[in-house]
Amino acid sequence: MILVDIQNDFLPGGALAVPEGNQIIPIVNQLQEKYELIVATQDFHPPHHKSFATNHPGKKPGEIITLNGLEQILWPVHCVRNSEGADFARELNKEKISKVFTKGTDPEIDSYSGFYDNGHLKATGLGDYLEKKKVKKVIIVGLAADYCVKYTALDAIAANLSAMVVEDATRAVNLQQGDFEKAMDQMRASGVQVLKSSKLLNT
Ligand code: VGL
Ligand code: ZN
Repeated sequence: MILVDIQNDFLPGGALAVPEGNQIIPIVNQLQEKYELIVATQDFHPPHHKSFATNHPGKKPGEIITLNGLEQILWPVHCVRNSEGADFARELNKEKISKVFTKGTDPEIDSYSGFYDNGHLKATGLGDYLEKKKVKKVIIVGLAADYCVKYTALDAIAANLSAMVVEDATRAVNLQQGDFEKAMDQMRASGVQVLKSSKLLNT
């Protein structure tokens, strides 16, 4: 099971708040009881990260730039390494997390997927770790559905893993209305199984 970026800055009140992001946590905690291997990703940026609008004079969050040849959405300052905003949500059960993979640590490139940066240049180690543990199937939950969850799921499929995303255990930033559904459709089209937690919890 992969817990994607369940961090304070992505919760309501946080720097890059995902609407209702907090509502996934009780479901995520319940699901954790069902799976033996649990890993987490953590968005973990240096203060001068180039995905932050503040590091581009005159630019605002939501604007799009080209960063080292890649399209980059500019974000508010969020998940700065070793800040409270980057910490895992207080209510999240962390006891079963066997390993944390940080991402977005290079100031020059963003990293939505838990496996690779957005240029697929450097691996986080998650792929190798899952391979070593002989994992064939992953269940993905967390924030945000239209960015880090989506790209993590697509990279899981690309790594020949069977991938499930629990639709009520994720929420979208929804910069544009409908981004949640778009993300679900794109994942389904790539072979990701999108399902509800009740299917897994037998509730
Ligand atoms: C995320 C935008 C910027 C995410 C991280 O976790 O979905 N989105 N950094
Ligand atoms: Zn980020």
